[in-house]
Amino acid sequence: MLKLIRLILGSLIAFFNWLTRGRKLSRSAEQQALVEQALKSYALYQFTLCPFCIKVRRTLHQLNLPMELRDAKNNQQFRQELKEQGGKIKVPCLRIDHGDKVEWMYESDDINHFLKEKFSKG
Ligand SMILES: N[C@@H](CCC(=O)N[C@@H](CS)C(=O)NCC(=O)O)C(=O)O
Repeated sequence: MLKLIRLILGSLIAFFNWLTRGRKLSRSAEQQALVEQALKSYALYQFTLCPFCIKVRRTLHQLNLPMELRDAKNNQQFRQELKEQGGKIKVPCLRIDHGDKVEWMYESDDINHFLKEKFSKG
């Protein structure tokens, strides 16, 4: 029963988000290519219908950030990585590969703040 309520609520939130998320940020082709190159160091661990994940995916859409999304509900490899390397199964979680170390950022507000600071300028 709880699963069904979550499914209905999650689907409604996803639908209203889709209706209201607005337009993507526009960049020059060169700038967009640079952003997409930088995004290779990032991945978002998430569930499709989690409201906090929808909130972060809305920001990804608005900032025009085609980041890799990793389904930590259905993909056992991603779920295991999140648990063992991130420390817990909680989504959304942004994985940032800094080269010499990997950072696991939890909390949708922190992730959105980070993405806006880093990518909102042209
Ligand atoms: N305060 C957190 C809440 C995140 C949260 O509660 N996520 C839920 C899914 S909606 C979760 O990961 N639950 C663990 C699980 O379902 O195993 C945020 O804003 O990111």
